[in-house]
Amino acid sequence: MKTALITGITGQDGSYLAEHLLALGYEVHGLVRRVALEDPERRFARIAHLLDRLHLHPASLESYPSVFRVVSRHEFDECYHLAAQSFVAESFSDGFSTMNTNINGTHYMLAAFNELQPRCRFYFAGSSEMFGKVRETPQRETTPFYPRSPYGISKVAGFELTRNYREAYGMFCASGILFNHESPRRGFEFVTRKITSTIARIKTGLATELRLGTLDARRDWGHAKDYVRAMHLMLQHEQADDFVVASGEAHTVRELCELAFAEVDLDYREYVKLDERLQRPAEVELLVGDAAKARRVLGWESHYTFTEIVREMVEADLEAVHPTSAKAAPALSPRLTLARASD
Ligand code: G4F
Repeated sequence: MKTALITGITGQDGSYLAEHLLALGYEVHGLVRRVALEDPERRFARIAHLLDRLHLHPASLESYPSVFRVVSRHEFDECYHLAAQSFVAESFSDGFSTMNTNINGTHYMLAAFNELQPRCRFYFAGSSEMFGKVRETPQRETTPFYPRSPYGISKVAGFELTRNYREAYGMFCASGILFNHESPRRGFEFVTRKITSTIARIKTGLATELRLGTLDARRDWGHAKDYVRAMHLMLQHEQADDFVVASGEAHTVRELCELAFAEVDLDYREYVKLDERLQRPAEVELLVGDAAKARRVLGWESHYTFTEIVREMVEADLEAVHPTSAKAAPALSPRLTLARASD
């Protein structure tokens, strides 16, 4: 049985990855903030159904000693470093904390593993935001980076740190350059979920409009479930390497709105309002990836189409606003495996 550590296990990707690894027979551990342990109903919503099979350890990516402590007390075969401040707009409001968490947090993880468990395989969650003002289209592993936000800059730094630990210390360090990936577990601040959750509220009379910053930006949207499989495949490959993970299709925010509103027989033009306060100081106009290397080398492929992703999200948000079935909310398991208080 392999043992994996996931940072960011309470997030969209972390929760899907934990499910995937458990299904493969892994023992799965997660780093979580101490405040999350004290507020499990809310903070562990995405992993509530997994809690009795997970080992959770309190640590902060802002504290090297806390990371060091966890890595010194448990042995891991694989580490998936997903935790980050990942909302691009927020990184413009507070670039300092984004840089601090994303760069130092990655550095602490790499340094702790290099010191204590250099044979553990390490995955870094890179991002298509590193391409920013794109130098070629579609973007692939060899496309130069030109980040356009503190978030993008922090991810370039994390990517370079990860590569440097691979080259300098011979660690198995791989980075996924993941394009946008969504699901019903997506945070409400991201544009897909903002759209689908607001549609559900409009449809049920709880909202009358949807305010967005731009309709023209183009993104390559895939499904998070497909993308976590790619993360796992990267750590099973014989050589540590970096891979683009993308659908290869670009859609505008306008197309996303059109499709999502049409799912509930509404015309987006009647509800969407442009609000310049939601515009970013520097926008990334177009991202579309070429995942040929991941398909060829890892045998990865995506299963969900853009239409299926949007439909699943709209349906899930409608269900959340107006449940059609009397499904009981999953109770938190009393067998939750928590690390000792001193951990
Ligand atoms: O959904 P978004 O906030 O995602 P964004 O900025 O592309 O970043 C996401 O994908 C990256 C991978 O490429 C990740 F690294 C990152 O962590 C995150 O997961 O915005 C998508 C687009 C942008 O062009 C944004 O300006 O939608 C545009 N948009 C227009 N109005 C809006 C809004 N985005 C948000 N969040 N809210 C709006 O009101």
